[in-house]
Amino acid sequence: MQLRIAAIFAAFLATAAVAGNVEVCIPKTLQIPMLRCMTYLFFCVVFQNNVSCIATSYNQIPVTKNCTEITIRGPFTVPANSKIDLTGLITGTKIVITGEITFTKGTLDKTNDLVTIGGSDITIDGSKGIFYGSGPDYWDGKGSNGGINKPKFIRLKNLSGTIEGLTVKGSPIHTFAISGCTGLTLSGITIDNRAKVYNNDDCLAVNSGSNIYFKNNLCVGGHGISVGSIKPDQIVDGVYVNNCTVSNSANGVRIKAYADATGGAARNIHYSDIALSGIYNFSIIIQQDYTNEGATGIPGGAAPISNVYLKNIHGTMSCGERVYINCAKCTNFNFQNIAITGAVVRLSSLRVVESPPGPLAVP
Ligand SMILES: *[C@@H]1O[C@H](CO)[C@@H](O)[C@H](O)[C@H]1NC(C)=O
Ligand SMILES: *[C@@H]1O[C@H](CO)[C@@H](O)[C@H](O)[C@H]1NC(C)=O
Ligand SMILES: *[C@@H]1O[C@H](CO)[C@@H](O)[C@H](O)[C@H]1NC(C)=O
Ligand SMILES: *[C@@H]1O[C@H](CO)[C@@H](O)[C@H](O)[C@H]1NC(C)=O
Ligand SMILES: CC(=O)N[C@H]1CO[C@H](CO)[C@@H](O)[C@@H]1O
Repeated sequence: MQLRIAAIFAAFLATAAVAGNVEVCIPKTLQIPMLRCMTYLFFCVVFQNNVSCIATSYNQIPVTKNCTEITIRGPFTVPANSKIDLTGLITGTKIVITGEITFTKGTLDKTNDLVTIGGSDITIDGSKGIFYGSGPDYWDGKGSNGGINKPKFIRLKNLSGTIEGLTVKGSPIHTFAISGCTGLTLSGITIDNRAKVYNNDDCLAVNSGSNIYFKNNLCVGGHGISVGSIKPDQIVDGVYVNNCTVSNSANGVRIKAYADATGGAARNIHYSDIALSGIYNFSIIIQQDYTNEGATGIPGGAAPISNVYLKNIHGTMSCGERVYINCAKCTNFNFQNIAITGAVVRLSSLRVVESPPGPLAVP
């Protein structure tokens, strides 16, 4: 862009020089208007094509979808009950998000996602951008299971590429939900859902997909970094969560499957270098007894969980229990260097593995 502006000024100066030299031929009264006109044309030629690739308001976003370089420039507000649809992007598209984009509270329920992004080899630079979901206007202490309707925040659907540096604040419930993605890296993302009521669900939920990287991220105030919940025919294969901090959240790291999720599976799941603080339910929870209404205590192995690597997970709890593992069909769990301290307060009569010796084999 700087180069481009430099080029325009060079052209401008050249034009001025030429205009100056042809003084004899062109009446002086015409010179200034001509200069203006030529400058105007230069700017038009250079910028006109790209104006439609920059969205500075909600209504301009659909227009950018055929661009390969998109800028979404806040601050602006997304009206209540409106969604941002960035699916079907051209392969290789680069998106830059700057400023704060505020989503106004509406009445959409959890089957809706406020933002959906899909496409191949997409690069999103959010290092100067903030998505604000107006979470406090939704948070009623009833989470996703009751109370007022709450949409999920960001759905990544059939997306490959990288999302880097975005700050996401105040999710109504789930912050990132991932489905059908292969080869996706989320890095340097800050997810901040601090509130008086901690009820806004998973920081990351990988529902299906493969080779998902989630690294160098910060999650504050939520339900933890999750694989699942796995439902029938949902397969998660290859998740790499590295160098993340989870604080003031219900859970730390979590793999959850419904007991009867036939055709589903979670495999090759790696969590490493995870710092936890102020966790109040479970630091590590791996379960095949998940339901949205809470663990049943009765696991089912319809969706097997296999090849799980937990390494360098350390931190403190404010309440709750260190580890909950309840499996019917789990194989090849490897726990290494797990150090979790703090209160152990029984939350329920559910079967709990206290301090996993590593490597740990769960039948
Ligand atoms: C994008 O391109 C397609 C195919 O060329 C066209 O039909 C559509 O109207 C374009 N959309 C926008 C928002 O320009
Ligand atoms: C998403 O991926 C799935 C599985 O690869 C495919 O069946 C589906 O058509 C894709 N959807 C879109 C919108 O590309
Ligand atoms: C870990 O993540 C933090 C940001 O949360 C980053 O500053 C740091 O450089 C990362 N460390 C490594 C080894 O990548
Ligand atoms: C916390 O643990 C309790 C007891 O097992 C459970 O009912 C509840 O759903 C858990 N909450 C979260 C957010 O994980
Ligand atoms: C339509 C379009 O995307 N035009 C141009 C916008 O600017 C970039 C470089 O900044 C060009 O690569 C695009 O061709």
